[in-house]
Amino acid sequence: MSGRFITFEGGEGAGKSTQLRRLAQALEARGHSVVTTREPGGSPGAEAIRALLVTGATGRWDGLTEALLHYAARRDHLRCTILPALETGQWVLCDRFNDSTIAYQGYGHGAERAGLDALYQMVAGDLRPDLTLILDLPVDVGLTRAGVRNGTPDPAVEDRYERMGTDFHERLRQGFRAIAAAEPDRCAMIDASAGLDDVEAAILAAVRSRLPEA
Ligand code: T5A
Repeated sequence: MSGRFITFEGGEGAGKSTQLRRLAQALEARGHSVVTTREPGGSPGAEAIRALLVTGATGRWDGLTEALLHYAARRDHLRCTILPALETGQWVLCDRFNDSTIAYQGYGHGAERAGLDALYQMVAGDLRPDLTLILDLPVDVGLTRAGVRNGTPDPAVEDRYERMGTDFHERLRQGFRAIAAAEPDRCAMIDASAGLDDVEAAILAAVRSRLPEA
């Protein structure tokens, strides 16, 4: 596979989508062909599963059920979008990937790590991101940026995870930090509490030092 696979991870409102767009522009300006995508979603089948995950009551699934839905969506996303793009030499920038399952369903909801790893192996085999950018910031700052709403869920609003409570979000922040510490060759921690341009500069520096061909 000749393309490069970069994933963006972190808590709610960390700025992943904003910075993913900026990195895509920077890579395209250097002549790379870039595919931007997201999870859950990124292919028609996975987008259909996404609707089940990001709307409705916070307790509608337990951690393992959620994980199974995320892995079903990931399988379709890999087959239909990510692998074809990598095989044709494109750079794939993905807004969330497997580390979100480890953090949210594992650290957040208590799903067993060994089971999550086995499911990942089943859907993705040996594929790993070339680089994972973990955008880290205090939970309250991220939730404020994400514009968290309280009260009765609106079925049209994709805020099911944002409504899960501060303790949940603190657990997954610690989860992302643990993932970065365990895999320093793959993961770069980015201070996402800085301004937009400073975060972009930190991301570009991390990408250029880890993937010099960028
Ligand atoms: N999920 C996902 C799981 O539980 N398990 C999984 O396996 C996977 C793949 C997806 C949900 O699914 C969960 C996690 C998620 O809760 P989503 O809508 O895609 O839902 O949620 P997020 O990815 O969290 O999207 P957000 O929009 O909330 O966060 P982003 O993308 O990190 O933030 P962004 O770029 O949209 O920015 C949010 C706001 O902050 C501002 C932006 O302008 C924007 O208004 N902002 C900044 N403001 C000041 N300074 C900065 N540096 C800023 N950066 C951004």
